Amino acid sequence: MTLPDLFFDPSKCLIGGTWQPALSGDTLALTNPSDGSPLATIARGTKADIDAAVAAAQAARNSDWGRATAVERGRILTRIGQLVMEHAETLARLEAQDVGKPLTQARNDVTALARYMEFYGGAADKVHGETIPYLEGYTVYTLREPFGVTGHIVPWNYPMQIIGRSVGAALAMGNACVLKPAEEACLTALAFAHLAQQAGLPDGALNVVPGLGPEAGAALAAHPDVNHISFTGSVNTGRLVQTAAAENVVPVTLELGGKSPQLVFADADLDTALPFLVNAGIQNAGQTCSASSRILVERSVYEEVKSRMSAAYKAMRAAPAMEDATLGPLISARQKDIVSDFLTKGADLTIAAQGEIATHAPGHYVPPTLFADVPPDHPLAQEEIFGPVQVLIPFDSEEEALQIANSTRYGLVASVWSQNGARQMRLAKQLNAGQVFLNNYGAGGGVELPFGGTGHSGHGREKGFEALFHFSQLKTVAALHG
Ligand code: TXE
Repeated sequence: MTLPDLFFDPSKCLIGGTWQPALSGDTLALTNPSDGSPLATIARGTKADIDAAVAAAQAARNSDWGRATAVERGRILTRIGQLVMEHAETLARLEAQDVGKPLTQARNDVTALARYMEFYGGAADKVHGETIPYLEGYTVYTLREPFGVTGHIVPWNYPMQIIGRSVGAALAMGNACVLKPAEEACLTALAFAHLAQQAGLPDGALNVVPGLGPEAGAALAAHPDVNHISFTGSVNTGRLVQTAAAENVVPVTLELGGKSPQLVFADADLDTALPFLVNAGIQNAGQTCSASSRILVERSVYEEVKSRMSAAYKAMRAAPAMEDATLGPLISARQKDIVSDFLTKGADLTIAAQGEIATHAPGHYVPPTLFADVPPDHPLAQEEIFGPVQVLIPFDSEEEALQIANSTRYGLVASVWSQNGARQMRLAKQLNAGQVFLNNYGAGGGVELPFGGTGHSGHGREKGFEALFHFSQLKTVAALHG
């Protein structure tokens, strides 16, 4: 499988507006998860490159980018969004082949990236402080200011979407960014940075250093001149990042995984619910932080939901990304091992249905698998699998459904399928989750919707207008003028 013609050299880092190899000269190989073929050579950035990138970001804050008005920042972001759409098909093909996601899903990610640029471009000049009534003789007001240099450690599952939501909001507020994309998939991060340059983003406002997590990622998290870190990834790595940042008393936004439930009550509109129940678990081969891996069903409709979901599973095909089937491969041999271990742990459970691996390509495929009658405390019902695996759990009452839903250490997303308005409102309050969806799941992933977790799903919020407050800090000014 060949890449589309690249309009950039993937083996370079972007530091202070200059594309350069890693200072060590070392590189890493990217492979295509759909068939294991070599895809590209990328730079293996290390601490030295991160140091240079942070210095370049600081310099940008003290020059053109630091002086740019909110209106100017907004215009540049809007132009980046336009360029993203002009290169939409190339970006989608890059993402599909780098991540292994079906082309249609990659195209949706491109649209989301452009929307983030449009949204944060439009919002840049709409964030402001306020005046506060105070003692006689005082005028008190607040200013919203950038942190300075923001670090962005991004995973491989949705590179474009995660860059859009975190880098977009950080730039809108005037921060200068250092981006460390994932070593498994970083082509669209590099492509995005090229487009940002073309759109007129000043040198150093966005720096990109590909490399390994424990090398480049750890150096960024521990850097004393980084003023804010945004991390999306695993709980264990999130803990390391937060610990490293704590040494420098640097605030961290953590967007970690989940075990997100959908609660299906007997009065649900099952025709509407069915595609959401399944797609929310299978999209991107289940490698989605907000994947819905637990389906809780009221016992009187349990058999019907099980049989309809099983039919959907039996029709699923896992195939190379460019064949645009229901799902592609997993990102890596390591991720396939993680998911295969969970399937082994489920050997004592009932498999309701499995889909087909419809290729002989040597990629990292696992069959999409639906387990039935899973005890709520089973590892498959408690731990993030990050693969195309869902578990069905029956319940007998609203109280029991709530108790099961809230029984994991995570709290990212939950959804309620019911026509009962009072129940919807009760559960929306009681469910442990950063977002609750009523009679839908994900609300189309809109860029306008604040997003983040509770518990081990992390803290802080990205997306929507709310993210602009998380990528800026408030200064209070109090003047005594008699
Ligand atoms: O994640 P890591 P991995 C979960 C999912 C998956 C598991 C492992 O359950 O099975 O994590 O995936 C960088 N200091 N999610 O190993 O390690 C790394 O280079 C600083 C959920 O890929 O968290 C990459 O850029 N950075 C998830 C990013 O962290 C480090 C998305 C994510 O890698 C680092 C991905 C270190 N010591 C995985 N070590 C979600 N919430 O969407 C690694 N990194």
